Amino acid sequence: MQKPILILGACGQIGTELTYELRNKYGSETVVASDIREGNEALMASGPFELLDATNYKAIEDVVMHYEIDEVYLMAAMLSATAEKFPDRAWNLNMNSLFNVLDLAKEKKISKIFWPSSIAVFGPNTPKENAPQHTIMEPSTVYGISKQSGERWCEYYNTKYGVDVRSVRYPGLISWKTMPGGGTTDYAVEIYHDALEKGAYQCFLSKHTKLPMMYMDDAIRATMELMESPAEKISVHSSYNLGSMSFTPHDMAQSIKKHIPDFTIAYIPDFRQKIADTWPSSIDDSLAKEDWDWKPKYDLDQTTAEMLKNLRK
Ligand code: AKB
Repeated sequence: MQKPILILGACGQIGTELTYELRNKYGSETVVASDIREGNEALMASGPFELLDATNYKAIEDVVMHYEIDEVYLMAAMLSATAEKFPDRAWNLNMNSLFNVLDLAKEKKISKIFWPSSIAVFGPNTPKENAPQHTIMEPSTVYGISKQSGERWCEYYNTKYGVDVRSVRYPGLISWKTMPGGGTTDYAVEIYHDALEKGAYQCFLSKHTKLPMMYMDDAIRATMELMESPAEKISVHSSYNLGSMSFTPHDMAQSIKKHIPDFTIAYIPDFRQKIADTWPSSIDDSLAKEDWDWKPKYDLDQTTAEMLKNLRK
């Protein structure tokens, strides 16, 4: 039987869908959702909810003790574009929240952690195509530096203290239930909303900026499959490369035009272009495939069909 789970940052883009899926699978009462502020009412009403600051160790510890939490999913983070504007706050949130959960596991108060890393761990000297699992990284953004440091700490806590922490490097994630906030890949969600509402989109990345992306259903399934894998199958204790599809804003526009023929797109790159230019275009995720049988299901056209169908409802 699944022991209680705590999700930190449950009202965000990934946290929302993860909360629903974990509740579907393990029962509402088994999954405690928490966030620093209230979010979607339906989500908060679907099971236990706590207002919780992921940088406050004592507050997390109290909730862990109260609900006898066994696993923590740490989904609270400041993403790449916002982190460039608030470097101190990004470092504080992204690192202190991670230390809090790593220390809870080190002290044996919880037994397993999921912590998301990102393609932002890579930098301008990483091979652009099929970025390998182990390669030159050298991230040049605040967010990327925090994620790479986080990966090192995860591996350290695993080797030194036996902490069972699991992680994937998410690509840009595309979802319709909750908007992303403050990321460089957010255009890939905004574009569907604007296509339906205005028939046009002004893109903040250039026409041919190719980035790794994934439909949210695949990302949630990957997360749950990794967490359910037997510990002996996990060979990467920093974070796994996780791939699905790679495309440009132009490819996306072409995919949308199959459903909305009059759709138009204009390209006006802003500061986020510089961030995107440092990230790889595609990811080699063969270790995730080998170790825990990772297999994505959605390509760009399937993603477009799902996004437009659900946003039209
Ligand atoms: C971002 O754009 O910052 C995130 C990410 C790739 O981690 N979506």
